[in-house]
Amino acid sequence: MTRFWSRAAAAVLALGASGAALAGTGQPSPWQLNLQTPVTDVAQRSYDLHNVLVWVITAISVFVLALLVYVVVRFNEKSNPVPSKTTHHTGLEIAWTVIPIVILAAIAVPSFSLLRYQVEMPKADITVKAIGKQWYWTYEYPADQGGGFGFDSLMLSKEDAAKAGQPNLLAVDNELVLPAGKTVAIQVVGGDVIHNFAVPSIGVRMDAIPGRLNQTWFKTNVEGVYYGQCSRLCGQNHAFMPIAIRVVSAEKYAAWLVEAKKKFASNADDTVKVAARSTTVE
Ligand SMILES: [Cu+2]
Repeated sequence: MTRFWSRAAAAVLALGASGAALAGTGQPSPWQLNLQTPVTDVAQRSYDLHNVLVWVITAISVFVLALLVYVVVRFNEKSNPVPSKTTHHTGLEIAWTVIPIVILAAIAVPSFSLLRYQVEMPKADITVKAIGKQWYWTYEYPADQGGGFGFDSLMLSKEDAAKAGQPNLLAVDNELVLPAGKTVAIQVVGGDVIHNFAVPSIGVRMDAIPGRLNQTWFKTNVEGVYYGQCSRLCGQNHAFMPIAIRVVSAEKYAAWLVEAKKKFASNADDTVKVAARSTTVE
């Protein structure tokens, strides 16, 4: 327990020193407070709105707590032996209806504008498809963009992740490699049940529903590896189908495409076969 409190104190001190110190980029960090470091506009705007809302919530909670304390102290049986018989107060009732409405309306304005920014797809430079399956992801790169291949992305075992120097439960064998500085459209669909494609640092969270093609997008100039997880309870191994997006320079991406095309060339047939098989089952 002492260890807990000393760690907590260290966390608070570190937070005081630098607000972002405890937030991991692309992955959570021990004793993290707040969200993961945002690397896209959408994630940054979500982060900022979240921070504003925390202050709004705190102010409301403190105000309500102060009212409660005041009532307990001022109107308990001892200090107020003869209670007032007042049952209605028009002015007060209007105030406690109108003030919350104003607060909610004020929150709705930035909230809806962010939602619109997230939902409205800009023209995409690159499109990839992410298919959620029990319990891994399949990624497909369209042929007209130098791709024409697909591959499965499975979680690494604890030993393999340690060997690769990557985080346990987040590292995968085949990462979703994408270029920095380009608008990437991600088509998201479920291969069997409902999954969810969610990566905190890039601000993406989209349901993968069988038979329905959802779309989301991101653009970042920051190269790095951004981890995410399936975020819709999808069955026994729901917790073990992580997402890893590696954002690299345009040159590295072009080189990777050439290599991946060779490496995953034989997969093209497999993908078709698997799809055909699942159609027959249905
Ligand atoms: Cu899932």
